Amino acid sequence: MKSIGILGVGQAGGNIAEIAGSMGFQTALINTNQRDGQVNTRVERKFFVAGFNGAGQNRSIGLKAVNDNYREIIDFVQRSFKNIRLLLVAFSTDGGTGSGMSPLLMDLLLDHLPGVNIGAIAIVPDRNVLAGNRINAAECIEEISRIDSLSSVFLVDNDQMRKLNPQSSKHQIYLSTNQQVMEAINHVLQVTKKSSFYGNFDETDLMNILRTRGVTVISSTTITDAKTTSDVASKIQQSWANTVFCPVESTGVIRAGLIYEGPEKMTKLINVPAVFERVGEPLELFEGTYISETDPTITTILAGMPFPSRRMLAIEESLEKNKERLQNLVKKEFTQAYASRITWASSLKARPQERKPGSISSKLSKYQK
Ligand SMILES: Nc1nc2c(ncn2[C@@H]2O[C@H](COP(=O)(O)OP(=O)(O)OP(=O)(O)O)[C@@H](O)[C@H]2O)c(=O)[nH]1
Ligand SMILES: [Mg+2]
Repeated sequence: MKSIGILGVGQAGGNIAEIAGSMGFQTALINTNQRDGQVNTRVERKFFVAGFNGAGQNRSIGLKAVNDNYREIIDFVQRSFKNIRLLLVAFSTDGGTGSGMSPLLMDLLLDHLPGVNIGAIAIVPDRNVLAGNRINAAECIEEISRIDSLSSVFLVDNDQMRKLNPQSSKHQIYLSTNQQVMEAINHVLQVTKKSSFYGNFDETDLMNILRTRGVTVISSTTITDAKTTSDVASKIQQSWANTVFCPVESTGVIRAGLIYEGPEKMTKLINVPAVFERVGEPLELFEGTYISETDPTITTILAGMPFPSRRMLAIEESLEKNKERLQNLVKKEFTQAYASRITWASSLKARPQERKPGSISSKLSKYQK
């Protein structure tokens, strides 16, 4: 049984839970719209909030769904997961249901799932989304960042896959993004089941890293062609910019994991200070070395990082630039009216004839010759 559970909220969250279910994670989903959630057939348990029919990108509807039903929802989550150490709540930050429900829900779950760490898989929208979605994302991420005692926040960046495959459809990008997120999490969890003569990375190590408050990134890279320690360090550093998560921007990693899988001869090229030169040495590092004849691969987990301000600026700056135009759009909604130039023409329209009552004798005399 896996020790991490995945709870999807809203459509995107349900899609991530769907993939997690196919990998053997315990899963559940919550939605305000039954039709969205029904398609996720691999998710074991589902809760549809009664009396709602989607949130229509309105975060306050998502928030109301939790406010009005938190007892049933908490009870549903408690019943859905057994013997997990970490629950990751997955949702998009720019819709209404997942974005509106998840911050409050995670905050409540922290008090109602004793012994279980709570973290987030929060999807950051790509560059093509419009103002309404950007506002949602910024509000949601600010709320998440303020939750005390929250464990790892994985910020999934929909722009990362779009950059690599600009020709792909939205659907393909979502699907491969979801797949890669869950593969990354599944991979580090699988490693904890392996054993090694050279240094194990066990489940307690993984949980020590993942329960760190702040932003977490998992990345893997092969180092087949590396000849020097600096080749290896730069390969790893490049991988931090090329994952499915928001690229690593700044210093301040608190806890980290470094897992090597491959032939023994490459292990001597791994130099910890060189690897962490750019982001600063973490407080604690948990290492694992697994000798095999596969391609030499290094997986790193960086936890406790600050929220990525450069990435958030990309979301917020188009709103700042269009501030006046957007404010005018909203004002116009309530004041706009159309003035016709031809109101005078209304009198031309056909009217039923008026029938004036006349006397018989006057009609008779009208035809008298
Ligand atoms: N990575 C990824 N992103 C998705 C997926 N589906 C939707 N998105 C993103 O999520 C946003 C839409 O949010 P949804 O999850 O559909 O919204 P919701 O939580 O269901 O809320 P409402 O539909 O407003 O009730 C899109 O703009 C995308 O950014 C998915 O399967 N994977
Ligand atoms: Mg939806």
